Amino acid sequence: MITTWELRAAFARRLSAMYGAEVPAYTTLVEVTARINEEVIRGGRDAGRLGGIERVTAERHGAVRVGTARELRQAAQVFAALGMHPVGFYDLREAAASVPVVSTAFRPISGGELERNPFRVFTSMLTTADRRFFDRDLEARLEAFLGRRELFPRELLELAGRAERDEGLEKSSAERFLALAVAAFELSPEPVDHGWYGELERVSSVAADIGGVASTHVNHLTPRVLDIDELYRRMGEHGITMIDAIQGPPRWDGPDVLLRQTSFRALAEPRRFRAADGRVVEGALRVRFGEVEARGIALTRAGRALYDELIGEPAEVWAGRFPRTERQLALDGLAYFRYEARGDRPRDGRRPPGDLAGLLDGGWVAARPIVYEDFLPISAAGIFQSNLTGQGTRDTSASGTYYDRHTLSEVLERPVHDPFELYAAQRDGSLRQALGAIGLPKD
Ligand code: OOG
Ligand code: NI
Repeated sequence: MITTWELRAAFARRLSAMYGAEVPAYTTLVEVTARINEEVIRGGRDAGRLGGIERVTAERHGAVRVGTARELRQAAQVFAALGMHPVGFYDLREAAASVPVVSTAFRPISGGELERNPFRVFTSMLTTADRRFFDRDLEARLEAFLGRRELFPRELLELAGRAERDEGLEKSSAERFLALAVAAFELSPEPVDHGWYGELERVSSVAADIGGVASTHVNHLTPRVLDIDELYRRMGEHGITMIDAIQGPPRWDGPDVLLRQTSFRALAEPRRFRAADGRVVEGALRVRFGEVEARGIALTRAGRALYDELIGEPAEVWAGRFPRTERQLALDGLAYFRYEARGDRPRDGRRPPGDLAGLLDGGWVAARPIVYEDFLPISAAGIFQSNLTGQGTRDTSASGTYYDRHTLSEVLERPVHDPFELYAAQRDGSLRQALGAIGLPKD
């Protein structure tokens, strides 16, 4: 039996191999990332604090885009087989990039599963009924086009259903499932209908990327790096031009929090087009790109509110307003930590104090940061934006369709988890256990 997490790890590896074969700059990015990660760890910094080297080296996130609710449910079924569940709601229509999608991220949700392999996929669904982007006529033609295509073959969905139910698959079925799952996210060699693609591209290049072709594809795969400033510098030496900036807070000497990301622009890749007269002509599309990220500590709602206020400010402003130590982040309730009773405290006959500061300073409990496992609307918007060709067109007088985490749960027919609740549950569980171990009441 190949268990759920083994399927997930194998899927991430195979997807990475496929993407590397198709997008050589990605391979360069992964190699430079691996070298930097080794250097950082050899440099003696406590790199394991935000995830062991094995986890970080294997760690990736992907991004995929689908067209309809049905396709999103099917994607969810494939990811469920891999132990990846929908977490968080992102409305990229409202963000700066204003692209016609709403999104969630499929990822493992328990601490143990994340430690085994934290593979996650940011997944976006086209909002075809949103009148700001699509009028009634275009919506109807889009729905007809999307209704005819099949992103995930029936055999794949059946195997995925079985893998979810049985928490794994026997070897030969696992092999078949993985081959079909990776193939579903490969770039298709089918010619692209030139007129249809162009019509959607005038609305939004993301709409064309999703609804202008008969299949879906991974549009980037992102390794995790322990020093993103160094990576940014070094990619230039390898002849790969990155976007203008690293998205997220500036480099500073305080704790790493949430997410910092940067990317290189989509490369022109040869694609075949079908012209109006039926002839197939060679052309090119820029749809797949490369991205890299540094992950830090997950912030509480209060921490996130402060972060949102400070984003865009220089390091000096951060230094004045944002706690510079993990201890202070914990005491101010701004970030999530996992607490453990310390076994190395000498027995001096004292009783443990009732407050967190006393417990930490007195050596009773240790706090280890909980890594941020999710995404940020502003960097997601930035990633979309940096790869859009043209502004697209909007009817700002028309009304949008309403989505939030709950309506997306209904679309998916699966609960979309609230990321803050998942982090809080990890913290609370660990704290109860730690308090129990040192003989304090667990509240
Ligand atoms: C997804 C963009 C979001 C990130 O890292 O924030 C994302 C997309 O381009 O489809 O991957
Ligand atoms: Ni990304």
